[in-house]
Amino acid sequence: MSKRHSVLVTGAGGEIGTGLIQRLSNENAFDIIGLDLKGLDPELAGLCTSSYTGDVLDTDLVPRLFLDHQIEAVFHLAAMLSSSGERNPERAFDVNVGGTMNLLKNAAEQARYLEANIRFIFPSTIAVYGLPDLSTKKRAAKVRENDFLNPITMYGVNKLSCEHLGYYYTHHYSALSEKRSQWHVDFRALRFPGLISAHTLPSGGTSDYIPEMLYAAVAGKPYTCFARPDTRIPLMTMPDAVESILRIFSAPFESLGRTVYNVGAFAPSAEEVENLLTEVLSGADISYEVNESRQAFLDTWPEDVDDSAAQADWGHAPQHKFKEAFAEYLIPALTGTQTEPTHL
Ligand code: AKB
Repeated sequence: MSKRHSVLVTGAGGEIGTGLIQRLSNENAFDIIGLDLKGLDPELAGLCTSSYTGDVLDTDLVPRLFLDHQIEAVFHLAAMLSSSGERNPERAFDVNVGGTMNLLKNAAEQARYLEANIRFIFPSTIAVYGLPDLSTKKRAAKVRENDFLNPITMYGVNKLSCEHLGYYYTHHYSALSEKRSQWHVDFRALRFPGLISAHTLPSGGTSDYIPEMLYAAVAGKPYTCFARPDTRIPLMTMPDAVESILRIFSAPFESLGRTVYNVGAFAPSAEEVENLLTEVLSGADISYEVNESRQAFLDTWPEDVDDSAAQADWGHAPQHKFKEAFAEYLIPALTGTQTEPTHL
């Protein structure tokens, strides 16, 4: 029997964490160590080998987890999203950058200790982009990884910094110190679009208007959208996001031409989502009242992303396009279960 791999998942109880842990536990090849600021719900904790309530900034707990569980790979998902980050930018910096530094530092030490490279998967975001105005956004259409990297949110600034830190730990860490080793962190980042899950309703993000619209329509409740009807950003379903994490995680290092990849799936406007929901769900009742600050963030995010590098290097291939996402995954799952969503 092949050896089980010990993996650390931070932000384990969050939207992506929940989906990822379910998938990892199905594969039955991993000892999953879950870390979250809030205790995990018992069902999710049951899928982990061990779970911990704690902070990614904790400089006692994090090294102890690496040591006690012989951690071989990290999925560092814990973060404050764009809208909550803007309400408390200093705290967002601490969590998003300080937390990532703490994890990277410990992963680098673990690589030396285990004499193996430590894969470090990091969800970045379309918030790293900063399109200067709407006509450029329209003209740019599918943005490539190296273009328009001028974020206007603390969250975007933090994630872009972490991408650079990950690159540094992978390629240059400690070049002039005795800590230099052939074993290193193997950092891989995905720039996620807005994610939509049939099981969890996010909070604190700026792409939340799409899942909020969907969940309200399914529940037959009116929804006032905080974005303009013509707002267009890329989106992806949660199963496709989790699949892309697993694909980049499994890819051989030699096949990766970059450390940071765009990943996209479909990119409807708010109004196109409204129209689809109104067509399919009799309870859909959507109106608009624009929140200028949140709209300003959305207007700097790309209409769509060029993810051809992810397709070529490690086979990114989302299953759900726009109509399929809603008609085959989201709406059937939500109307079938009739359960109240978990608020994160
Ligand atoms: C947010 O809205 O902050 C996130 C994101 C696009 O990264 N969902």
